[in-house]
Amino acid sequence: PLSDLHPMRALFKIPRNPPPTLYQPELWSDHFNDFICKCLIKDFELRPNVLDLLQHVFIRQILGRERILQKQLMELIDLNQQIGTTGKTRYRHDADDLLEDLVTLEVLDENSVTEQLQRRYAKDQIYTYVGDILIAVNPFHKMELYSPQYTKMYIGAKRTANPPHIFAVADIAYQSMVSYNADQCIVISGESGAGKTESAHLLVEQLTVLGKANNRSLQEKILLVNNLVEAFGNACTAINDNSSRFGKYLEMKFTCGGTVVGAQISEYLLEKSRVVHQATGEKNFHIFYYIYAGLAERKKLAHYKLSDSKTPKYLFNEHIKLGPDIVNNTFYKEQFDSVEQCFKVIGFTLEVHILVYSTLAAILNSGDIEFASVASEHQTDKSNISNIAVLENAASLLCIRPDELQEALTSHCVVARGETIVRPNTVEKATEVRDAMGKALYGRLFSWIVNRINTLVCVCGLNIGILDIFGFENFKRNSFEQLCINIANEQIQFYFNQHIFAWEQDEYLNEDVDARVIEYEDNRPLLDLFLQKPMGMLSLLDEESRFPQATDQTLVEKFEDNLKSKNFWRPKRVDLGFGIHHYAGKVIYNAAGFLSKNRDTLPADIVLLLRSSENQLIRKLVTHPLTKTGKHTCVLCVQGDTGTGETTHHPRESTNMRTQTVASYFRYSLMDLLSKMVAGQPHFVRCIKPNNDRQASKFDREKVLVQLRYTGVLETAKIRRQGYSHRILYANFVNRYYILAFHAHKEPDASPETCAAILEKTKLENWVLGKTKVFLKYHHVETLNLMVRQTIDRIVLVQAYVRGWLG
Ligand code: AD9
Ligand code: MG
Repeated sequence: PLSDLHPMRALFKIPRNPPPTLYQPELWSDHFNDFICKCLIKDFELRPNVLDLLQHVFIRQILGRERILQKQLMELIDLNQQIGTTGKTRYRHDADDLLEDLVTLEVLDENSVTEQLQRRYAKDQIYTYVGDILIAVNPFHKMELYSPQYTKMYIGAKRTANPPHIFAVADIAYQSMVSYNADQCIVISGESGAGKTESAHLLVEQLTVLGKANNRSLQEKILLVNNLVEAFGNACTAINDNSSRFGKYLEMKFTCGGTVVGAQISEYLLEKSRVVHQATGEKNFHIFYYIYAGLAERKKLAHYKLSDSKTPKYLFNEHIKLGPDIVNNTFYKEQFDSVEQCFKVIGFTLEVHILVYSTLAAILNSGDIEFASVASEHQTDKSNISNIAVLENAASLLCIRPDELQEALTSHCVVARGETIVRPNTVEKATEVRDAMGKALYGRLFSWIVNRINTLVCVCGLNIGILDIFGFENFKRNSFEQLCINIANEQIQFYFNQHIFAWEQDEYLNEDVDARVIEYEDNRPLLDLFLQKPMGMLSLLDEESRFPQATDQTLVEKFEDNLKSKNFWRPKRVDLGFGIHHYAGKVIYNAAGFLSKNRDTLPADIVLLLRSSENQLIRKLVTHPLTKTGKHTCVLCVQGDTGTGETTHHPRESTNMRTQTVASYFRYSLMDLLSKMVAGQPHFVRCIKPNNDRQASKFDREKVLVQLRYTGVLETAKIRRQGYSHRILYANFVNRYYILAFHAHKEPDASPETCAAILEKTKLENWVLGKTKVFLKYHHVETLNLMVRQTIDRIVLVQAYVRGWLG
């Protein structure tokens, strides 16, 4: 064919069948690459008159003999213009002169920052940047901000081209992942009810679009799975109707080309105690209400030994009217349908549905088992079950023998001098055993479901992790759960500080870069107070948990004697109380129940009994240690009792204190979480709660100011203004950006001179060269990346055109 003989093809070594992504300088002749550099790359501002360039450089000199259709050239110009100008970083102001980036405030102080946020909030502009960090103020009402139009607007757009948005964060994370072939991590923080979980959903939605999940079923699957996990792990608290009661790290998995292939979930520290007890005005995990309403509609309540007129004790709360209220609740019914649908999607057979419902119903039924005290000849209080019918119901759902369940609840075995002796349980002890069983079953069921979900997805390739944990909590009464939740938040704040302040300032020193030191509130002393060994709070708690004679009273005394920190104190009038001055404020804790919550033992008698269950799911839950050391299941909720069942012949051995405590597992979980997070490049979203009444359009200045203070927003703005958030090694910098100033097929050396040449070419200002690294402002990198993308787009365009012309 003619094209084979075309002199241009030979001259330019134009590949006959180039791969779909054309930009591959090595495939084209140097001559051609030079041409591209000359006519396109040189001109950054794109003032270009491409026609001129083409005429001068290409057409006249080389293609002079060819007739190029005017139409084709016009098309090329159009396309080139569509790609747009790279331009310099602009900051958008709207008509009222509201700033989209707090860094650009002329006067940077608490007042001006709060003022800006308030004025923006009043105009429903809930998102604001502080440099590369996004602040999201909870609107507490539905916003018209997430429609497909917005989804599209934020794809691949320069950040300053659109108002701040959570979709822009998704885009930056995605583009960074694809550009650098590197994992990313989006850390969402904020106190309870600030909007973390909603933000996480929005990120997942946008990322599935970015990841070209044109396969709708995959997109639906990911969102559905997310909802399923929340049905089991979220609950209504005094602060938030949909409060996360576990930490969730959701990793979206992509191919190297950026196509989404699945999602994987790691769950941390489920608040299991909620299964058996909820504070006033609070509820149990959502799933219980969903199945109640759903099974009622299907007339299956009786099958699961549940009654539509009597509320199970675990769901009963004097301030929330249940019974008919749950059974007739249409929202719950819809949610139940959605859970069922999700079960189907993740491949649960009908039989497994039934097993899961039976397990949940068994937990509810066992919660209704009551004990009565009976006098015994040895003067130790014995207990008896006073409602045998309920015991039988629970046993039948657990598929075990009622008499064996009764025995396991009301007595326990001890081994003394090689002999196994059966000892009776007091009412108190029997109740504890009953509740321990409910908590353990639920915690293990939760982990099992998450595990099942994770086995369904591909784990290869790149990932973007989204961290959505339970936010900082300060209730009227705070217990062990709040302590763990708040320590986790303390750790996340520390991670933020390290990233934004500590590591950045260290590098200035090491690289001899002159930058002003920004003071920030370092919460390291608090982390030490909790986590240090052997004198930190968690270590002391573990130590005390090993003494059978210890009480919660001796525990607080131990704290008082050993914790030497200004952030710890004992309030005078609170029995068993101790106070902690957290980064986010002062919290008074009540140590009642700390020891037993920390030991969290499930008696071996119960484990052995459940292992004999005819219900294979229950058997599985108590047999498998549920990969405590597994990479993806970091589950506090299965600790304590995991080792128990292994020592089948020696019940006492298994219930001794060598099993892992909640505190030590918690420490392990935190480290596991952190190791996942530090593996990716972080992006931060800080959620702010504008008022305590969950009211739309109400901006409580004082409340916001406190959050801005403790999250260090002001300092962040200062360091983003003065500092250099990106420090890139010369070699990496040259490798990524040389194309902006050098021929595509050249490999300039990784010297400071090359870096300077590139940066000068881009006309960016205020960058600095350190000893080994290029120091860039937060907005430089985005501009550079965009320039590279545009340059490559333009090269591809010319490649395509040249191929087109040549037939
Ligand atoms: V907790 O630490 O899990 O207790 P979160 O996760 O921070 O808390 P969540 O995302 O659950 O808070 O938000 C609380 C409520 O605020 C939601 O149920 C919504 O009613 C409301 N909210 C939050 N973000 C948005 C939003 N972008 N648009 C509309 C929102 N409403
Ligand atoms: Mg949440």
